[in-house]
Amino acid sequence: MTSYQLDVLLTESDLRRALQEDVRAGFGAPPGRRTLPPKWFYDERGSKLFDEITRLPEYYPTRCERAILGARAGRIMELVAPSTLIELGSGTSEKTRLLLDAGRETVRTFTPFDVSESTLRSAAEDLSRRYPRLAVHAVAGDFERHLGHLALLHSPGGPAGSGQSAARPPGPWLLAFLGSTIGNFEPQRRRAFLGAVAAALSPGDWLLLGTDLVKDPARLVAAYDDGAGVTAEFNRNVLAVVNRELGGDADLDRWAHVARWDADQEWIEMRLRAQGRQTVNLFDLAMTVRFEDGEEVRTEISAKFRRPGVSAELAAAGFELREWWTDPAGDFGLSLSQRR
Ligand code: AVJ
Repeated sequence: MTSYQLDVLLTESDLRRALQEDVRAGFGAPPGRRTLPPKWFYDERGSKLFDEITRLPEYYPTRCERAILGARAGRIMELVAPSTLIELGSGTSEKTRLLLDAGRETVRTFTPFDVSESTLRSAAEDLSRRYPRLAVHAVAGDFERHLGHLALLHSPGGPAGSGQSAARPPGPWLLAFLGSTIGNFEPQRRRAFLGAVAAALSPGDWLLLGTDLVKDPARLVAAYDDGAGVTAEFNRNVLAVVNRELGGDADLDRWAHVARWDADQEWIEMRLRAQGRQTVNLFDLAMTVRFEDGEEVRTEISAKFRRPGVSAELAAAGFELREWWTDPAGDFGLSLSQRR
């Protein structure tokens, strides 16, 4: 028998409404400035494709971060000795098991936080079987909107806002945000997000942040435009999501995958480029969008970082950088910082 607690702050219909708003705004923009946010890549097929991406020879970030965690998890858990581990954008929590294994002595509660309720259910099921003494308290929510909910973590079973929150167990919290998912935010949203993370934590709590690092542009572009074409499929899949969820008729075969390094912003941009002049109808939005041949829609930014920038952004949000690790080649950075 396995059990876990799951708080649902975001239902399927909330997600549908959010997608509608994003597509209305993103496709409603003037030609050349159209966008679709990257969070809509991850339906069942998109999550599978991303999983495949993480195993591609060109896509180094996942392997590098796993290597760093493998080497440093013991040191991290010894230094922090957290009572509670929280993971934002947790997905399957596969890499996080390295932290849970190293933290068996101190960690009592694990809180995976993700938008996908179904992903959380299978992850929570699996984790509570693997770690029978761990309290798994999952949260289905949007980590840009719902971090305030973390304040209610220690009100077991108590209705939200009942004021019956049990005392927080001794020991700090460790909040992990891995995979360089923070790279999906532009600088201003990064600042807001890190500020909200700081606000959700207490002085003395810790943040473990994964950041992909600036490197040779040819390697960066290859990581987002692999030879097997998996990333191209992943990119086009966002149109399949739009078609299915909003009654759309986008022809996926008429959109080309583009990955480009922006040297000024130091980020990778993924775009979809219209192959031929075309129209996309979105029945559920009563919307028709015309695209010129060659017109591009931006689907993702993936910012790349340098240590001084990471340290400065953390400091501005109220964190002090305590440890900084990279893989031997210096491709990926993992920082451990403490809330002042
Ligand atoms: C999951 C956002 C970290 O930006 O590298 C992989 C997503 N996009 N290949 C990244 C992604 C194309 C990934 N993140």
